[in-house]
Amino acid sequence: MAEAMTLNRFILSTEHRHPGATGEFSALLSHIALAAKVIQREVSHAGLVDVLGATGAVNVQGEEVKKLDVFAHEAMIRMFQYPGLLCTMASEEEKDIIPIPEGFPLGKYILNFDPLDGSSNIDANVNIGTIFSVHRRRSQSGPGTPEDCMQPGTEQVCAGYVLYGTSTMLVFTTGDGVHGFTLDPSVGEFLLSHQDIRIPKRGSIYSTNEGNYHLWPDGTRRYIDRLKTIDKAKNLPYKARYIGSLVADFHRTLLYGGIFLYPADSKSPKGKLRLLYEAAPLAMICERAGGAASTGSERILEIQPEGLHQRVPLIIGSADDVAEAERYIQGKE
Ligand code: P6P
Repeated sequence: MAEAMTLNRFILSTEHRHPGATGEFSALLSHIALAAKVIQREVSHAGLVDVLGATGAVNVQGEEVKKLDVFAHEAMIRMFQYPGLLCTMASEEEKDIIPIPEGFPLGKYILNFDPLDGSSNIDANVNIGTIFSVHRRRSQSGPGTPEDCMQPGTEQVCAGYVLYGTSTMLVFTTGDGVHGFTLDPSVGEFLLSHQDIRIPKRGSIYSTNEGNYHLWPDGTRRYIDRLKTIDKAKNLPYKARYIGSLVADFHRTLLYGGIFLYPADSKSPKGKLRLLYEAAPLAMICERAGGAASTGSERILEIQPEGLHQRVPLIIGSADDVAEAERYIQGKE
């Protein structure tokens, strides 16, 4: 059996492809992997040590905060406040950007992250995930600024997620392919398990919360209706799969193909999902794997963010499926 490729060996082996790589970027990825292991340890025995249940606090999204949310948020901050890799960071759990403490070195990157997405599923032991997005700072010096965090997705230097499920996987791209690593808890290493992931050009699964059907605009409803018609020649109907945990629904879409939609509706006209630390990183991964990601009318990666917690509609998955959804949503079909 070929020797296992650890995440650190993989990062170092690809470092030469980034001219001027100073090792800081490699260190940043290694720190994300370490944070993932720390969070995974807590997630894996959440049901045993009464970590489940709410803290009673409410986060900036107005959502009840589960203890694991707080733990993951704090684990990410602790991991990055001191090593001098970042000049600031932004989290779903914090209204404003999170500064690097006075007296600690500032780095040239920023990190946007959703520490534990899908947290409403924690008590049901459904897969949950961490999503992260890395940019180079734009400001010249000193503490990072909100503008450093609010860059278009096309400027990301790295995007990825951690999926805490039957096994713990770290999937990321630095622009040169999408690669998946599976945690071997016996040695505490992420081992390369999915090199150069490619999403099928068209799939046969759609994933959306159909409970919102009557809130959707006409084009969205007609698109989903089409996927449910019976037409063997067109490989219809598609299968419906919805976990309600973004990282899990996206990971399945990335591996199997098809489409995930959290479209705009009359209740959430700007959509529900967050641009900076949900839609944009997943969009970079999907495009680098050969797929597409859209609001239904524009490419996710080209949106200029106007707020740290800006919401966007998200239509993401196989290129042909996303293109077809866009035609229906735009009334062209
Ligand atoms: P709904 C989980 O709360 C989350 O933020 C995403 O992980 C998921 O895709 C979405 O919300 C589910 O939303 O409205 O279907 O429950």
